Amino acid sequence: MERSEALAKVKPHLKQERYEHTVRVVDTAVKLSELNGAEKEKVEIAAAFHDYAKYRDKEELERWILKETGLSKDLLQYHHELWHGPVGAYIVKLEYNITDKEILNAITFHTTGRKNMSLTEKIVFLADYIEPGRKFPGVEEVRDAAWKSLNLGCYMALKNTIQFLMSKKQPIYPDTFHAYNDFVTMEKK
Ligand code: DGI
Ligand code: FE
Ligand code: FE
Repeated sequence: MERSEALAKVKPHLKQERYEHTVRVVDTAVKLSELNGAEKEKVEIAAAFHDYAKYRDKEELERWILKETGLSKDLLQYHHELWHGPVGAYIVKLEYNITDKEILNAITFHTTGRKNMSLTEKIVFLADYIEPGRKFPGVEEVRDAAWKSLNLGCYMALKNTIQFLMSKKQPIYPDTFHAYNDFVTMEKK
C-alpha cells in the first residue's frame, strides 16, 4: 500500500484537524526513517493508520478489548485515551488485511511505548509527539533531541509524558514505565 492510498483510507474516519495531524506524523516519520535507516514503506503505513480508531466511541473500543483475546484487558483499568492504538491495529488488520507485525505493533504502542521497541515503533511514537503542530510544554527540546538521536528523543518524550501525567495526578500505564526504563538505561551508557 502506498502513502496516498493509506491516507485516503484513513481520511473518512478522522476529523479534518486529526487528519492534518496524521499527514504531519507521516511526514515527520519519513524524515526520521531516512535519518535512522528504517523501512520507509512500513513506517508510512503505520504512521498513516496510527490514529485510525481515535473517534470510535468509548463503548465500541471497550467491546473490542473485551472480545479480542489479543487485546490486554488491563487497558480497561486505565484512561480510555490509551485504547485507540491497540484497537486501531486490530481493526486495520481486519479491514485492510494489514498483517505485518512491525506495522501493527507500531500502531498498537504509539501512545504508551513499551519495552524493547522496534525501530518502526520508536519512529511512529516519536513522530506523533514531535510533529510540527504539537504544542506540549517542552516539545521544542524533544524535537531538537529527536533529530540528533532517536533514542534520546524517545527518552525525553517519555520523561515529559510521565512528568505531565504525574503533575495531573493521573495513573501511568506500566508499558510507559517499561519504555522509559529502557531508554533511560541506554542514555546512561
Ligand atoms: O492520539 P494523539 O492525540 O495523537 O496522541 P496519543 O495517542 O499519544 O495521545 C494519547 C494521550 O494519552 C497522551 O496525550 C497522554 C495520554 N495518556 C494518558 N495516560 C497515559 C497517556 N500516555 C502515556 N504514554 N501513558 C499513559 O499511561
Ligand atoms: Fe494516538
Ligand atoms: Fe496521533
